[in-house]
Amino acid sequence: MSELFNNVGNSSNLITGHINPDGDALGSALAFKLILDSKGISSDVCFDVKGNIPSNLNHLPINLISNNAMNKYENVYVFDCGNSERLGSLEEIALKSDQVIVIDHHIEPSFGDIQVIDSTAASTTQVLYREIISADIEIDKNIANCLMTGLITDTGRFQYSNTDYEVFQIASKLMLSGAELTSISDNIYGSIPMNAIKLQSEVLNRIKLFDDEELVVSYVLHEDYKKFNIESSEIDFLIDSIRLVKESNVALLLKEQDDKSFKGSLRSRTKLDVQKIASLFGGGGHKAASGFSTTLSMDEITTKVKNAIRSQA
Ligand SMILES: [Mn+2]
Repeated sequence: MSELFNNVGNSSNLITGHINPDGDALGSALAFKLILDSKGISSDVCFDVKGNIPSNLNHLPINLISNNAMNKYENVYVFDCGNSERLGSLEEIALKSDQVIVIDHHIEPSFGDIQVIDSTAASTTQVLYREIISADIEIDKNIANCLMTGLITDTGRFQYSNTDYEVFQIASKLMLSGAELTSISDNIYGSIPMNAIKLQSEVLNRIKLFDDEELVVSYVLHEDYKKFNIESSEIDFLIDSIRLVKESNVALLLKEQDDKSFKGSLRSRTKLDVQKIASLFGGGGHKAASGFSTTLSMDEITTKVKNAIRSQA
């Protein structure tokens, strides 16, 4: 029996996830939407999106996302979001709903009347997949593509340390259901706009390596978006370019925002826990991949990260 699907009903349902949703948040939310649709259960899918959904996720049925949420819902289903603040503008609606159901793989989500969670799962789509199987729901090609997207993006194409036996087992079942692995991977990783490639060369030029901490740092300035005529939603791949540096174990990419504050992305390829580092700035995520926002300067951020790495050594 599935805790999640036992609770679905023809009440008013909102499906959402973290602000500026990634492949896992969108993939899990849209797979759930497709399932509710197939059961004749109506629901709205809404996210707080600054700018546009990245074009490398447009293989997903993003046409199912509506921009107009009602003021209140009986059930709010939250995917891939460990705390309610990360819902952005949808937080208020979620918190005044009758029931919040959190489906997630972050460490101890801080909200939710019902929590369907496993912090050891590689992706939220993995957690959802298990619920789908225990509820005996059929997975068609469209659902398989959504679930596969979260699995691919949150495991870094089946390469991060969270990639285990079960991940491959689920991936192979999704292939049986018709998931289009090659075209999904090509859209996510092999379809970068020319302008973004040019910005990448600039970001690679700016890389600094701190030998003692085995840390690489680079940055994107707000003016770069104008200079390269590119949207901030198109540069998520840059952290994966700088983390390739052999001499580094931790990568930090800083992205300047409209208000001159910075968003930081952290990646680790050792046991070093970047979630702990992100939490020093009020951010969060996972051991191997985390993020934060701060009004500190780039130098201040770098110093703080270097100190945090040394204290974990
Ligand atoms: Mn996730």
